[in-house]
Amino acid sequence: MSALPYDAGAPVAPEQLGPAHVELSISARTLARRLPPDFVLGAATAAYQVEGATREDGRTESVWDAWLADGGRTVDGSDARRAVEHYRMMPQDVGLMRGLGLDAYRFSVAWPRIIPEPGGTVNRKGLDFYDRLLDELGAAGIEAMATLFHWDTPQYLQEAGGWMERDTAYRFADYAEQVGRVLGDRVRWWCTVNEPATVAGNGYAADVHAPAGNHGVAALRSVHHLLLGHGLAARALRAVGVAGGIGLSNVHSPVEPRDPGSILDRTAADLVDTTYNRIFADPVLLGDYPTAVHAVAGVAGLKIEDGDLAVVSAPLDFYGLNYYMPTLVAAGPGRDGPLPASMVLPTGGSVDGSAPSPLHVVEWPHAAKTAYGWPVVPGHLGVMLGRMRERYPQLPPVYITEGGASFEEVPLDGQVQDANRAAYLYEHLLAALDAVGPGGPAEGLELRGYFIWTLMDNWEWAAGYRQKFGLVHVDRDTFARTPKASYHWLRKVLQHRLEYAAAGTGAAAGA
Ligand code: IFM
Repeated sequence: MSALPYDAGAPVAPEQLGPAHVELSISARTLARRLPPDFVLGAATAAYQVEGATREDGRTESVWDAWLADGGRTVDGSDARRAVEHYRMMPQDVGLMRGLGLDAYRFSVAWPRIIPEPGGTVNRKGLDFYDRLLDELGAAGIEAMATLFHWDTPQYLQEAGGWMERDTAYRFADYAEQVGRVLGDRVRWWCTVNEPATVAGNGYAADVHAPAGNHGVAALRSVHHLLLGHGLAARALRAVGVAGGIGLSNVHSPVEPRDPGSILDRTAADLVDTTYNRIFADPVLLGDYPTAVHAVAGVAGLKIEDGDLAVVSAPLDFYGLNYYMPTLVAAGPGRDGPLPASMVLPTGGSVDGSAPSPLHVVEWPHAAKTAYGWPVVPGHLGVMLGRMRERYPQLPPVYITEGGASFEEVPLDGQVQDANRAAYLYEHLLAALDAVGPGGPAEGLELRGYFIWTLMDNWEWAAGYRQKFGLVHVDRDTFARTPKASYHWLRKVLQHRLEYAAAGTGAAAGA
């Protein structure tokens, strides 16, 4: 393993970071002036994407290990047995965060490390890793956001049906309780589940992700059990008296009709909005599913028991919103098929636009694209926030718990010049701040922070290691970490924010 380019425990001096930040310094000042001093700027990761060490210290298989062992399809044939070795290199990674000056770090806890076997016995060694992580973060002055479920369901639960079964929600709450008891004094925010939409859609309906479910409409059962799991876990965390606030992270994409004048396109867009956004947000924030869900509940075998929705919609301390891109939709079959080609092709799937389908996704016009092919449309983050504000009167304070972009990048002379990532972050942060500011579409929404996806290049599920989202480059052979230009730029932003706050020339407190 090669050494990091600097001493991970110490603050990083500019000369150790290289020259990449110079040309981006102007936009760094502009953004720094706009960031309220109490606005949380963080970075996010997920256990299975970074940790590796899948067999160490008593961890057992998750659905992803089983999926890969079973010939699961990643585009580059990779697996995550070592991922980016974060389990071993965690202190250095916290050193990178400290060097950057991050306010907060969002990580996830690996369920199969904590409760490795059926029966609920806690594996103390598994918890010890997160204990040490929290201590490192505390020593570095970085606040912690812990996600309890970022897709790594224990395989023994999957063998009993996984999230298609109601019992998994209760097992999840048991696990949450155990984690809360040990880590509850040092975690500032708890995210129960991350992106139930992706788990239910890719994992249980469309067979793109582990556990390779192909249940079609019956996958609605997994939706309900994931949300019930959220509610039960939130209740368990409160019962053990955790100090931090509790929320969940839903991924949102604002959906637009290709032709706003066409009732068919508007209906198609409404359907996608319902299945992608509202099914996951309405029960949590309004206490009920959209009517369409009740209409198909019988066919789907979905049973919503008395009291479930009260558990799911218990008030939250914050709402986590992941935003990457908007979606444009038209009625009828079409070239891209009912799912965005940009989500299917890079994960090794195929798109059959000729198959009968009531709607299809249309390429977003005139937008730059990420390596995934996702359109870069910062203004629609503002649109999304505006729609949340309008639809959900009880919306608690919001954190954008993920946002970022993958780009094709090759290090040149030891540097990754990802000015495009810095520009992406700059534009999205400004769009969000504008949206919640005076006269913005989400004026009055309490936006408290933004977590960049992601700290370092990692294992992007079925897309393997090809989609690089990190502020930090990771060498695939040596695991050496090298901060990219976007890291240097963000470091400047955070430094300038401190200077402006000290001089009294920064943005007013309170987003
Ligand atoms: O890498 C994923 C993450 O695990 C969940 N949200 C989207 C990211 C980028 O695809």
